[in-house]
Amino acid sequence: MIWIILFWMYMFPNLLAFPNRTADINIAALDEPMTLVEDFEDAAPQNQKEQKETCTVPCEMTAKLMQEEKHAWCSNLQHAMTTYTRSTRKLIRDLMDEQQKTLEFLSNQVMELSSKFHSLSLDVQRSNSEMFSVKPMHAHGRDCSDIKETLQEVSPKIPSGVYIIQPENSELLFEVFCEMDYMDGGWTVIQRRTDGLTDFKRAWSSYLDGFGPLPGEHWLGLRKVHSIVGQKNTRFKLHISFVSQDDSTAYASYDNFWIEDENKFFAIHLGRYAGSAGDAFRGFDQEQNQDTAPFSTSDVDNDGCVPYCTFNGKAVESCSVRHNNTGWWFNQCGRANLNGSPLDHDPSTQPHIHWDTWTKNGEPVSIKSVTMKIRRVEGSNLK
Ligand SMILES: [Ca+2]
Repeated sequence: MIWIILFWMYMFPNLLAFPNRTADINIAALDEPMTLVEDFEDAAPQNQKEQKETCTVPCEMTAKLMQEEKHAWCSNLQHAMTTYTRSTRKLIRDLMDEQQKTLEFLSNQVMELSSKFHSLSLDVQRSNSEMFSVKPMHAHGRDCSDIKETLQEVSPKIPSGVYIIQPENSELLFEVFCEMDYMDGGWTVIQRRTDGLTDFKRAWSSYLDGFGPLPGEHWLGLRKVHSIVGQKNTRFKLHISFVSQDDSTAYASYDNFWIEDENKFFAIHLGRYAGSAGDAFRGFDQEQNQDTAPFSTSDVDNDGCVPYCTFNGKAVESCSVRHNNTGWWFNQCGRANLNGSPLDHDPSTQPHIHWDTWTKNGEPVSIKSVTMKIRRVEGSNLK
């Protein structure tokens, strides 16, 4: 037995020394914490360094990536903005095109309606003319006042319409429109402006002999008017009735009205004024007073602008030209011209009907229609 033990001891001496070695190991293990701490203290900056080293490279890359991403974003944004701008421009252009088309369409519609209105107005005027003038009354007289006096003896109701007259001591025999209903009747119409269908842009010869259909818009003619008011032992009253664009009415009357002969260019003479529209013939100052002014047209200039008048800094040689080539008793143009166009409503331009003393809110009223008529106040029973 002993031999066996000795043999084992000889063969495996390490087995017998194992506990000591374990102790050695344990002792070494006891020493290890010190070493680990030291290692740890040394290792910390090492880790940081490693961390720095591992951060530096990704940061640059991240920055680069971010830069690229930023560029991509900018590029995308720029592209989006360009696309948006283009599409907006196109949208605006399309809208403008659309509006232009709509405007053209509406403009055509207005033109068409205007043309239809004109055509209908002509029909109305024609039917009025047919109603009144195809069969002019065959009652003769010196003027409408005279006809009324004659006819009222046989008929209580005398119709308005076209009558034939021959003023006393005149060789002229002509038709006139007599208003037999308005203010006791007996009125001879010498001018009517209602719808702008008759062209009043005329030369001296037209204003001399007259123009336009008598039941509609017309100018009786200076020679005819002179022959009526020039009758002996007579005195005529002038009555002007107005209707504004908003359908209000006004009038101006003069208790005496006559015009001189052709040699004096039919200079107008007016008596006392009465009415609601103001005395525009005399206007606001003596320089533009049209009472006693001779008649002017675009080709016969008696307008008192010699060589020219100045309005708003603009030189005006011809009042007739300034007033759309119409004829009138201009005096340095003045404040009245009833031969303008009722279709022109713009008060800043001159072609419209002028009666500047008829005002509303300090501005001349826009006039739609006007009629000038005369009636005897002496030389008959009418007072
Ligand atoms: Ca002149």
